[in-house]
Amino acid sequence: MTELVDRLRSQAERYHAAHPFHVRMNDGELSRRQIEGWVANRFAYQEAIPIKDAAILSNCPDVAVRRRWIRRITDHDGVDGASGATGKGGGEEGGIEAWVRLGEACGVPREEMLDHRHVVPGVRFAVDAYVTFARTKPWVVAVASSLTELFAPDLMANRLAAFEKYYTWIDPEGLQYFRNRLFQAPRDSEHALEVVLEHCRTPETEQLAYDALAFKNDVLWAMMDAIDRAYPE
Ligand code: AHQ
Repeated sequence: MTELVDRLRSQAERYHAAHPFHVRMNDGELSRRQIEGWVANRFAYQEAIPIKDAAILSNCPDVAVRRRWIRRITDHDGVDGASGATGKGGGEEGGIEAWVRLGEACGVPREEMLDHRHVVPGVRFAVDAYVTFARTKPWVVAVASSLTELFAPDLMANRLAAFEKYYTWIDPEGLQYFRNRLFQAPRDSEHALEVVLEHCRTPETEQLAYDALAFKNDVLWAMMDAIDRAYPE
């Protein structure tokens, strides 16, 4: 059991926190245009997360797992009646709206976030590959691909500190998305790891879980390569 956890955690070294673009971001070296390009491109990923999670739900026969997994969808979509990108009135607006607010705080108008005009092909294809993976692989394998979030809390904390320290032209209100992930990511990855350890008990299924995490690290890294190339120093 712990051997699988150790193997999965060894994937941390391939996590996109180590991508040169993220390293420069957290060292305060990015230009305003690079930050704007990153936030506009990452929006395509954020919008796809609830679609990906709904695909996993649609393939998952386990009610107890669905009861917890469905929270990921409202975390991003918000709840009916919410304000912002997809709602109108009051209520919890969700991570997609919070990411639009991050874009506006960075200087990208709402319309330019929503219409994906800045999204480059490499980001679009990586995001599509992730959604297709979740739709077509066994649901536990798709759950395993979300385990990059085991490595997210450190990145989120370092990123939040970097934005507050170096990118002071961004209204701190716009950083709420990152603050929300500080508690949502550990909660989500704890559940995903529980599911994977419960269902991946043979060498074959352990390898499928490991390969799913490696695939997702490639998805995230490919997105950063495309953004880095589109917004060179
Ligand atoms: O904001 C992120 C998010 O909502 C998710 C969901 C999760 C998944 O289901 O694959 N992964 C993920 C990630 C988010 N933010 C990324 C970042 O660097 O801001 C990290 C990413 C992940 O670690 O997979």
